[in-house]
Amino acid sequence: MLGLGHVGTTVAVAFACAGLRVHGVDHDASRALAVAAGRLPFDDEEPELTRALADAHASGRLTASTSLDDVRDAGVVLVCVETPTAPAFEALRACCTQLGAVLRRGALVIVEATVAPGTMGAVVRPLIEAASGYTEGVDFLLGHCAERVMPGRLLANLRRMPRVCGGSPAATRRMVALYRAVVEGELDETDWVTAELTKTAENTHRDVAIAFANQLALACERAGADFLAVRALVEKIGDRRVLEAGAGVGGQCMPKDPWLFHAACDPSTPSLVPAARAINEAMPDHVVALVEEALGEAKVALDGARVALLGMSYKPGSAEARRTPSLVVRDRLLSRGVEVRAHDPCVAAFRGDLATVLEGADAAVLLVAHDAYVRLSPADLARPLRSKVLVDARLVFDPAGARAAGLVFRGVGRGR
Ligand code: SAJ
Repeated sequence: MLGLGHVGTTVAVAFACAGLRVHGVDHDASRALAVAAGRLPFDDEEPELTRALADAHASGRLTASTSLDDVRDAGVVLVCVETPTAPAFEALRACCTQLGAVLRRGALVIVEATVAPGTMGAVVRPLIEAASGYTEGVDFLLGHCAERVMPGRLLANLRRMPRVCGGSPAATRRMVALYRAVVEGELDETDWVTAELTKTAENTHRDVAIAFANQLALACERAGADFLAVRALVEKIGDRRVLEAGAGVGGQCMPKDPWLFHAACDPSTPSLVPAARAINEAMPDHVVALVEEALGEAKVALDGARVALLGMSYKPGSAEARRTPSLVVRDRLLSRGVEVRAHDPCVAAFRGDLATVLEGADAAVLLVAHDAYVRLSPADLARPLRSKVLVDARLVFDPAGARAAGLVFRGVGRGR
């Protein structure tokens, strides 16, 4: 296993718990040491994975180090390194070259990292062949099986989600036999490009659909309509489904994968990706504008106001707080002289007493629809607030109910 991040650690643990001997390698010594000691190399709340890692470590089937030399005799090598937006893939390229130098003849190499369509054939295969002197399909087999894990449900998702095994028939046969040890979901065999396109397309499709929901929400605000009312009427047409408008799109997959898909499209033809990404990435600024507008109605200037942000993770129920719209909202408000208080029931850094966070704040801004917030009534929110302002970025509260509770209300998609 090359790479001991969220994906690599989860996959390593799953195979070790299935009875295989697994050695994980990461150039980050702290990650390798954590896994070698039976501890998660990241501080997310993953109770099932934490227990399984401890079991795998106790069994002696899971070890870890920083040296690729330790995988010389591996029959299967899984590559789970980060693949950022730009298709340059420096980490993946370095990994392929270093792996090629130690790869055992007859081994199966599987890239689980999400890559731009075409990368397996144009980048991964030639780099491994050049570094090993081997020929793919003769001296080693090469496959692509993009991860489908999700923070907060890492192990459950790996076991449950269907997977696409891309490669030559010889490679996909071995991949299916391997993954059957840990995956309960369907295993489909196809070629590299189809597998690459499937993974990047599934998230691009979702990002574009979210962007449409956000654009509809902005149109509703501008026209004086309610997003939920319009959506309900649109969805009366059987095959129409509009996703949730909100404060933006966060997480490790959605902001990145559309650009990998875009990289495979003909640059001389129009693409949905830039527009969809621009719409979604502009939503945090729109939320800040709603906060400023609502505070203005309450005769409170943004500069010097005290604002409570409710929800810092990237989605409800998740402890994942990297690359989230909430962090953008927080930073924008701080740059405008706002005293920001942040709360999140799932993120350790932002846990604490909600009442204390709300007490004396001029405004409450709901950014993530965690159950703890959805259960609150407008009156619960109005009581501790100094200037009685509520901005709802996730379609949680009823505008009329909020105003009846004495709140100055603004909401994404909630036209007046
Ligand atoms: N979001 C919206 N509106 C929506 C849905 C999501 O604004 O209608 C936002 C969320 O708040 C979050 C971001 O988008 O900030 C991503 O949310 P997500 O539900 O797409 O969650 P992810 O990033 O964990 O997406 C994963 C993906 N699965 C994998 O990559 C294996 C995605 O393909 C799945 O569709 C999604 O989970 C899922 O269905 O839960």
